Amino acid sequence: MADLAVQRGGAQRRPIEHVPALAPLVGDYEARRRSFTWEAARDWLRGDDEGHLNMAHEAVDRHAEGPLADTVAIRFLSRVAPTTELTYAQLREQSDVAATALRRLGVGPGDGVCTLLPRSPELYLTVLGTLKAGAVYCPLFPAFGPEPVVERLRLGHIRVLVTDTQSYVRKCEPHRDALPDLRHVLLTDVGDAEAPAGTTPWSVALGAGATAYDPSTFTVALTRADDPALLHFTSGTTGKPKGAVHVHEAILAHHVTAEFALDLRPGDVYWCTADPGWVTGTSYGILGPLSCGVTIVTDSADFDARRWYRILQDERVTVFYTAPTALRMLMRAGVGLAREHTFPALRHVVSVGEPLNPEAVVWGVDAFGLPVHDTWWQTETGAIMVSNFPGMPVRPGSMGRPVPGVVAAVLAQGPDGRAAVEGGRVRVLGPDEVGELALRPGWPSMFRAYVDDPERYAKAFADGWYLSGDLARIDADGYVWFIGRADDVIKSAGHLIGPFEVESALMEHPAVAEVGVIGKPDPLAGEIVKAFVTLKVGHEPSPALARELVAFGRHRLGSVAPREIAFDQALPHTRSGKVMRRLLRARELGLPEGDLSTVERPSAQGGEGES
Ligand code: 6R9
Repeated sequence: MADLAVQRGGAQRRPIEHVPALAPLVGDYEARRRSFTWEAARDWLRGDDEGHLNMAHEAVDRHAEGPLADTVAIRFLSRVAPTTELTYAQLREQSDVAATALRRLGVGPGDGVCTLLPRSPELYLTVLGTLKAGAVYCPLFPAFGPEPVVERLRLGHIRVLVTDTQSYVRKCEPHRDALPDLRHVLLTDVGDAEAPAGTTPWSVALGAGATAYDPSTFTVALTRADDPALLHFTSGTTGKPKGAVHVHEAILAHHVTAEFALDLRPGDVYWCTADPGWVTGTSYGILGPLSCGVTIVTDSADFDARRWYRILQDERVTVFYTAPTALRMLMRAGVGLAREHTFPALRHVVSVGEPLNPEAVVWGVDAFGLPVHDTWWQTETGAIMVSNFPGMPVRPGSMGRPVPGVVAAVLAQGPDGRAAVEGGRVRVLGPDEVGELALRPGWPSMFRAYVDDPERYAKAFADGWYLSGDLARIDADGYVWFIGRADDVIKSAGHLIGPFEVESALMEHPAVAEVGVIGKPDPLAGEIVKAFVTLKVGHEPSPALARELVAFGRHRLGSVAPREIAFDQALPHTRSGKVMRRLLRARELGLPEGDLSTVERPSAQGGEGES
C-alpha cells in the first residue's frame, strides 16, 4: 500500500488498521476487558515519530489508498432528490477540496468552523475539510432557534458558519454585530446572484477550492494527537452552554468503540439516525464508522416509520444505531408494519441517549428478530463508555458493562445529589448501591476543556474521577443501571436541554416575572419541557397567554422550547433565591418532596417573603 502521507507531503503514519482485526465480538468481552489498554492502542495509532495525527486522515484517507477506495463511504438518501454516493476515494478528494476552500478563506489551526445544516453532503465535507485544515469543527442542531444559535457561535468564537439561507436570515443575520469572530458565512442553497450581503455561496467557495487544489501537493494539517479537533456544546444547569473540546486522538476511541460496541467492520452498511447537530452524529454518524471502513447510509427526511423500515430493508442495513424516542415511535406504528418487511441483513440494533425501556429491548426481538442493545455515554466522554456488547447476554433495562479500557464506579452522594467530596476524597459504593456514576479518565476521547471555562472543567473531576452527573447502580456482575440525573438537566427526545437557558428566554416576555422549568415525563420523548410561570402584576393567566408563551419560546429557542406552560404565582425558592426545580418536579410527579431544609418557607406557601 502506497504511503499516502509521504506521497501527499504529510508525515509518515502507521494507520489504525493495526488495531486487532474485527472478529465478531461474540463471547470475547472478558478477554478484551483483561487485555485491552488505551496505552497499547495509542501505540498502534502513533505511527509518526513526531506524534502527528489527524482525525480526518484516519477516518477517510487511509481507506482511499487501499482495497476500500471504491467502496461507498456515504450514501445520501432523500425524499426529494435522487440518491447520491461518495466512495472513500471521492470522499478523500472532495474533503481535500473543502479543506483547500477553507484555507483560502484564511481558516487555519484552532479556528472554529460551524454547521447549521440538515444531513447533506455539504455537512460531511465541511466536517472532514475542517479537520484536514487543522481547524476545529462544531456542529449545531438545525432545529435550534436564533438564541441558542447565536449564543453558541459567540461562545465558540466561530469563524466560519456553513448553513442555508433561511437559517441564516432568521437565526444569524440580525445578530451579526454581536458576532465579531464570525468572518465568513457560506450558504449551501444559493448561487452567486442571490447570496445575501455578507455571505458567500458554498458553491463559489468550493469552486475556488477545486481550482486551487493540487492532489500532488495537498497536505493534511499535521495536527498533534492533543490538538483540538471538535467542539460540541452541551447543556448544564446554568445559563451558559458548555463547549466540550475533543482532540484528534479521540478518533482512536471512536474507532475502538465502533468496533467493540457497534460491531462495525468493512462490508457493513450502517445507519445512525442521530441528528448530526449532536455528539452522536459526529462520533458515530461520521468519524467512528468511517474509520471502520463501512458504508454509511444517511437520510435527510424526517421520521416516518414506513420509510425507516424500507430503508433498513432495501439498503440491506447491517447495523442500526438509534435512540429510544425513535424506537418508541416505531413501536407506536405497530409491530405489524415491521413484519411487512424483512431484514435478513440486519445483525445488530443499538440505542443511545436516554433510558431504553425494557419493553423496547424485547420489542426488538418481535420486530427485527434482535434484542436492542443499549449504550451509555455523554458529550464529554466523546465515545461509548458502557454498552451491552454484541455477544454479551443483554439485561433489559441495563445499559451494559464498561467498555474494555474504561473503569466505572458509583460514588456516594452528598445533599445536593452529586458525589460527596470530603477533604478531596470521594467514597466508592458497593454493588447495587445508588450514587453518581463516575469514570477514571484516560481514554482518548475524553474532553480536554470547556471553552473559556476552566473552573467548570475542574468541577467535573474529583479524587481522580470524572463525575458524570448521572445517578446509577452497578450490579454484582458489573452491569450498570441508570437511575436518573443528579441535576436539573432535561433530556427530551435524546437531546439535552439546560433549564436555565429556557427560563432566560421566557423571562424576556413582557408578562413574565419568573420561570422554573422542569422535564415532565412523556411516553414518546422520554421528557418534555414544562415551564411554571409567575406573571407580572397586571397580567392574568389564560389559555391564550399560555399559547402565546409557547409560541414565544418556540420562536426564540426552536425545538428546545417548553411544550407546556403552567401559571404559578408562588414558585418555591431556596433561601438564596433560586427557583427550586427539584420541588416543582416532585410536585408534578406526585413524589415525596424530600429535603426541604433550604426552602424559603413563606414564599413556598404562597405568602409574602419574610424580608
Ligand atoms: C450520547 C449522548 C448525555 C446524557 C447522559 C444521560 C443520558 C445517554 C443513556 C442515557 C439512560 C442511556 N443518556 N445514554 N440515559 N440510558 N443509555 O446522549 O450525549 O447529549 O451529552 O447526553 O444522556 O443522562 O448523561 P449527551
